[in-house]
Amino acid sequence: MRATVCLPTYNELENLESMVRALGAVFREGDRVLVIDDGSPDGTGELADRLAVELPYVDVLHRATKEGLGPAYIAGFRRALADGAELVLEMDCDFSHDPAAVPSLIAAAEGGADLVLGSRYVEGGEIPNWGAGRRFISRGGNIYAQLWLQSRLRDLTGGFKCFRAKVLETIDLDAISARGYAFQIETTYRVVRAGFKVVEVPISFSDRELGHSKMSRAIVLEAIWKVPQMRLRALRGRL
Ligand SMILES: Nc1nc2c(ncn2[C@@H]2O[C@H](COP(=O)(O)OP(=O)(O)O)[C@@H](O)[C@H]2O)c(=O)[nH]1
Ligand SMILES: [Mg+2]
Repeated sequence: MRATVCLPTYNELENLESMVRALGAVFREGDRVLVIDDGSPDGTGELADRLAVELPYVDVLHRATKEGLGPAYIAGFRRALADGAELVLEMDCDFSHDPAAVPSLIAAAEGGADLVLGSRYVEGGEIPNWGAGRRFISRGGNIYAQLWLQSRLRDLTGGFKCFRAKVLETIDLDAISARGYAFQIETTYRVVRAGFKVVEVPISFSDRELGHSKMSRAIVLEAIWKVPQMRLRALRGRL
């Protein structure tokens, strides 16, 4: 199946080229990477254009304003679907998600899963550099979402995923309003609600070494209030 990796970037100048080349090293015939750059002031978008000229498997989607991860991914999903991708992946451009693990997500989708989650919290998953404090916060966030959404999925906040095209064509992308971690929770919850098969595969999650995180307090707060809102909407049959 032809896969397109959607790679959102905002100021990832130090990471983009090595990430794109690392993806090229694991790609099969027909696989592509779509860089979605929101006008990064550091020149990431221009670098992406140069890479697209040099490497036949690279496309670039430029967006004028930074609106957060959610809107960037939705624009990327639409482009990937229009270009005929059969599988659409999400991953960060900071090497937190290992490009060498992309084939394991693709294999699980080709093995029958409709949505594959790269998961830190299933047997074999790990976060080698995190201390007890960060683990506690991340696990707590996942348990909060699990309880509200009545889900057994263990990594609802992660951003390393692989969707079958038909899944993204079925769920209402226009209805998704979340921008940060909540975007990851909301996409997965909508896929579950639509009756699709979701499978978690273990990943090893690393901290970024170059560039800076765009995580903010607003992103965390959004997730805290959006999760109960999702559940209430689902109970009213509106999600
Ligand atoms: N296009 C786009 N990419 C973004 C935006 N915010 C974050 N990213 C990218 O999304 C990925 C994950 O963001 P990151 O800052 O590492 O978040 P963290 O992993 O939660 O700390 C990286 O590739 C970022 O460059 C945004 O508003 N627009
Ligand atoms: Mg990151």
